[in-house]
Amino acid sequence: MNTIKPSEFTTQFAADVFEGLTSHPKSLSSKYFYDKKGDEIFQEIMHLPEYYLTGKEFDILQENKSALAEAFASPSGFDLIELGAGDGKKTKILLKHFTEKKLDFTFVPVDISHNVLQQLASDLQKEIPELKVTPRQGMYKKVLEQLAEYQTRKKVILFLGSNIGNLPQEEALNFLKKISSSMAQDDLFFMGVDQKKNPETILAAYNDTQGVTAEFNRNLLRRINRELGANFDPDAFIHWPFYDPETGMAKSYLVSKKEQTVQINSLNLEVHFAAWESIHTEISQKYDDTSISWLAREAGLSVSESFSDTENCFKNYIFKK
Ligand code: AVI
Repeated sequence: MNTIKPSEFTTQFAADVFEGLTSHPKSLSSKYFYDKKGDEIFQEIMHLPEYYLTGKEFDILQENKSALAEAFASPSGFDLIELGAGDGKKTKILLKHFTEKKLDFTFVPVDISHNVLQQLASDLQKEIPELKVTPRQGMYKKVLEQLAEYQTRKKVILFLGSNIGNLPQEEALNFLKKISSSMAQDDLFFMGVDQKKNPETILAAYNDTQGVTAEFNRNLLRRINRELGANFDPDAFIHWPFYDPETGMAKSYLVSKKEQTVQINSLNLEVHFAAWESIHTEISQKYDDTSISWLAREAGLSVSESFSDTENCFKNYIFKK
């Protein structure tokens, strides 16, 4: 019998793991994939031959950097705010180009991790010494609210990598509404979105032959072992991604290979798995122009321009109010 009340958990992670593993069907949020080990595995994923998203977006930015400079530039300058800046690899294409073209702008990377921001700021200082960088540490929502209050010149908000796809539709819409309410009339929002395409291509991206994505999912069980004193055997779970071309949703599961019971000491919890019972871990929603225009409209935005690769595999949209 569990004796800890959910309200007594000391971290959100603990509370969410408790909630997810005592629900039917079981689930864990993919937002917890990204501990130190998970960040490393995701870097590896971005270099996998099957994981086309990163390379396609990189090419789109490279190909369209001049058009983007034109769309973003403003006579009184602008702030380029990137949500979830990470290592800035793709953004550097724009930062270098805008700096070479002598655009008047400040780069404002926003990330939850202080370390990520420090690392990025010091890399940029070395690579593009003329660039003005003002990092902001915190949750997107809070930082967007602050920026909306204090900003005096044009804002261009970047959200790359199809991160929107990891949010269920209602959360995606709420997220876009937040963005929209933080935007003034001339501000822009620039977002990268993976597109519906051949189901085999999508499935392969989440089911790579080297098993890196499987380890990315299993790392969440390892994280629970490390941080919450659990005894998951990650190898007793198979990684099971599938893609539904009707809804555009790629979904991933960890499926228990046998009947088993797992102890999670910090939660004072025993979790029972029937053989072949699943834990839902991630959604990676794929969109098309129609669903993106609908989302934008619902959030009070409209698409002003879009850029894609030759096969329409991935798209980057500019939204305005
Ligand atoms: C970060 N995000 C957009 C990735 C995706 O494609 O959904 C995370 C990922 N999951 C498995 N592979 C990559």
